[in-house]
Amino acid sequence: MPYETLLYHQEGALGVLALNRPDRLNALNRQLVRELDAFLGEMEGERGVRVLILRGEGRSFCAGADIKEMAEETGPPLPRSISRVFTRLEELPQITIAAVHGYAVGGGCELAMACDLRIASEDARFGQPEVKLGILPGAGGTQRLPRLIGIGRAKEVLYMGDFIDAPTALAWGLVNRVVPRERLLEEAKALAHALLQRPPLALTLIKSCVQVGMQGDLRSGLEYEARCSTILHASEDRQEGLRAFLEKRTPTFKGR
Ligand code: CO8
Repeated sequence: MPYETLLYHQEGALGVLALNRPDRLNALNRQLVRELDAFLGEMEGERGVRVLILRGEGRSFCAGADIKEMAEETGPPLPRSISRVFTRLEELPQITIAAVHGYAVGGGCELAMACDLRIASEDARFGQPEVKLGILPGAGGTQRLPRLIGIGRAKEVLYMGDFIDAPTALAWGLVNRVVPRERLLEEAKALAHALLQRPPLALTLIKSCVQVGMQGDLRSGLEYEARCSTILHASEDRQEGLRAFLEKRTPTFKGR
């Protein structure tokens, strides 16, 4: 499907999606959110893509919800649909990597947090400035940020609305790695390619175990983990992984 606010290309089993409203720092307007939703619908059934990188065109990843559109809003609030779409992103079967440069603030930070992993360039800035607009981070910010960086730090970011720089984001666990700006996409792709070497079924189930576990109590999480473990026990990839280790060779996984 052709999109106006998104650019997508595929390199084998790796998909690369760019937000494409560079003159608005990729602010999330209704059209972009609608197109992202449609794109995710396509991705959910796309078995040929196993890792997806999200990035921003122009000088920033994403400056959040489109404030101009929010100010003129007459229908249902935009953030409600943004929140639903970000949860859809979080639940994709693919492993997702946000490659963040410039600003990832407001809905942009929430978008990055809905991805599995985050790589930032040295110039990246993160934050939830909504409080300064008299609103709240309604696309997952109040929920995903404390889970990622802890309650105390998250409350400061959420209450103050100030931005944090890339080294702070790294120290606080908001991002997995910080790399020079010119190497951002290259490093994100290197990580993606390393993930593509891992057994697909195991990766998908690990993602689902973390997802389920973070939403419930420990006992239910452990029970879910045991069920997933049983599924993998019967997989060809498990046999191949064990055999390859004993034969001192690189395994060839088939996702079965
Ligand atoms: N919406 C619309 N336009 C934007 C946005 C945005 N979020 N951010 C930047 N732009 C536009 C600017 O207006 C500017 O347009 P123009 O060239 O026509 O003046 C252009 O993009 C470039 O931006 P700047 O000139 O401001 O670039 P700077 O590098 O000087 O500053 C900043 C970058 C610091 C990121 C600055 O643009 C900024 O503060 N942007 C707004 C950030 C923000 O507050 N985001 C939060 C939005 S609200 C949100 O995401 C809420 C989600 C959940 C809400 C729940 C409610 C119930």
